[in-house]
Amino acid sequence: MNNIALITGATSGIGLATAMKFAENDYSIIITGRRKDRLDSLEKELKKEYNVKVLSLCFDVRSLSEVTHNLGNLDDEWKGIDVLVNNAGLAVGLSHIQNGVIDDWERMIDTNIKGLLYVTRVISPGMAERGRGHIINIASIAGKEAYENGNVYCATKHAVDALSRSMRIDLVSKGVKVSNVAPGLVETEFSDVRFKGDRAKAEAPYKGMKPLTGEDIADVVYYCASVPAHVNINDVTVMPASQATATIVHREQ
Ligand code: NDP
Ligand code: 8X3
Repeated sequence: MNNIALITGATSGIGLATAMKFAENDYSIIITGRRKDRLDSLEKELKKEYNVKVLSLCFDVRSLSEVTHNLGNLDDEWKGIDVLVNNAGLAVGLSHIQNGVIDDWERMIDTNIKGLLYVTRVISPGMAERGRGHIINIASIAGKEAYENGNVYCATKHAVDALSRSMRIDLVSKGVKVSNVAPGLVETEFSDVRFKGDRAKAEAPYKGMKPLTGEDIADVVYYCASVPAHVNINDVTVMPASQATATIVHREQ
């Protein structure tokens, strides 16, 4: 039987590339997201391109009942998840704390922290019972540093970073690995979401530099999952070569 990978937020960017990478390596794949049309076309593509089994589940990670309904009663064929990639997440808005939009804050906290926790709470008991499994959390350079206007997004990614460390402690005796992958600038739909569809603002972070791609991060995630059983990659920070910190980026004029 093939190994099984569950990737949240597989309808675009890092999650989509990660689903492709695991499928290329013969995993059966569970893909999730809120956009059903995207899930349907990705399912078709994965099956056609890699001839693997695919289960697509359309739900919002912010809803505990949707998470439980979709992931809590998987068929026997899909229950034995080997790798969980907690990727679904977003930044919404970019403003000083005193001007913050409360609804943006709620969306980031509910998705990036609570959504990740809900999925983990449903999937990790099975891994612990089976005495094997691997949880790979997609954090961010925003979980390593704070930057101007990043406040709540940075806080959510610092929370992911802390959860990765804490989960590793809780699960170490159960044979379950936990890895934290913290990317810098990756060109996906992330910036469109952050700037609420304002294209000019969304493109600005990538001007004059070569950002990472979803595929670059997928390679790192797959590497974490493919090291020998006695090895764990605890934490990887991956940056474009032209980015030194969250805010220092070398740009060609
Ligand atoms: P994208 O916007 O391209 O992808 C985000 C994915 O998350 C989509 O598949 C989206 O699916 C899913 N998602 C968002 N909210 C929800 C929700 N409430 N329920 C279910 N799924 C949801 O961005 P990226 O690929 O760049 O982002 C992936 C992860 O990487 C995020 O956690 C992000 O914080 C992190 N990251 C991104 C960086 C970057 O520069 N791009 C850098 C560092 C970290 P749908 O809309 O269909 O629900
Ligand atoms: C996304 C990268 O630098 O916009 O997590 O916070 S950054």
